[in-house]
Amino acid sequence: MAILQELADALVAGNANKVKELTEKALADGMSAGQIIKEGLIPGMAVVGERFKKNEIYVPEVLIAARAMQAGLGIVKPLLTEAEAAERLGTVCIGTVKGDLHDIGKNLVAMMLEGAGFEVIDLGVDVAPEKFVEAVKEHNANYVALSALLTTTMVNMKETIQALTDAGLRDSVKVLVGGAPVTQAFADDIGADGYAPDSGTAVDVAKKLIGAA
Ligand code: B1M
Repeated sequence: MAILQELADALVAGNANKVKELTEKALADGMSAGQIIKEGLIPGMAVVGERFKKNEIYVPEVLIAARAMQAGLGIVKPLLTEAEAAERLGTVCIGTVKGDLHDIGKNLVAMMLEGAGFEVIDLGVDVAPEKFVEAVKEHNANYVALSALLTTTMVNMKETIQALTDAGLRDSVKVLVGGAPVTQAFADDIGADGYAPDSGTAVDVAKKLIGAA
């Protein structure tokens, strides 16, 4: 539908006002919240993710596009029916690990996952392993996404995985890790399910982990 393509294009251009206006128009035209997310906002954010991955655009452009996405999502999210909400790809509890205050990369990953159709619970920075455990229980999450920017805090990813295991939750969640000092070898070593070097790839990896890609 032309209006949904226009919506996706406005998101890619980072035009929050246009996204808001087109989202309201699509609703007034009788489209459902789920359709607007699936056929307008998500495809737009997918283009942004791809361009970011290929270094065609950089962090500021992604943040501007994400703000535009939020402008649309804020309108339609409360209108999702139960069935539409259940169609979302899964619930992710994301946070920067204990002792670490860096959140720019984590925020990008959170926005990309939300833009791809995941329900994202952002726990913020300096998140203790117990807090991840509580959040997984509270939100019945399918994923835990851990970010670390310091070599001194990467170890807390392992602590978090151990806390999930101790709480009997390890088999019910997939753990995705990333951040500048993190590597695939480190992820394998600590028993994470997935590693992504950037926020665009994080979406691909998260989808693969549940067989949706
Ligand atoms: Co800090 N800092 N910092 N810092 N900081 C680094 C990380 C550092 C490399 C700088 C340096 O020395 N060259 C260095 C770490 C050295 C190391 O451990 N190897 C460092 C240090 C040492 C420190 C302090 C200890 C400094 C001090 O106080 N002496 C201190 C620690 C505070 C703490 O956390 N306890 C500190 C503080 C800070 C600020 C608060 C000033 C600020 C953070 C502000 C904020 O985040 N709100 C800051 C910043 C900005 C940086 C640099 C300059 C930039 C980080 C950033 O935001 N990059 C950084 C140097 C650098 O990277 N050039 C540095 C942009 C962002 C988009 O990239 O976060 O890597 P990034 O995210 C990427 C990927 O890594 C990936 O996707 C993103 C892109 O798509 N990714 C994931 C991230 N998380 C992911 C999760 C995933 C998947 C992918 O799955 C779940």
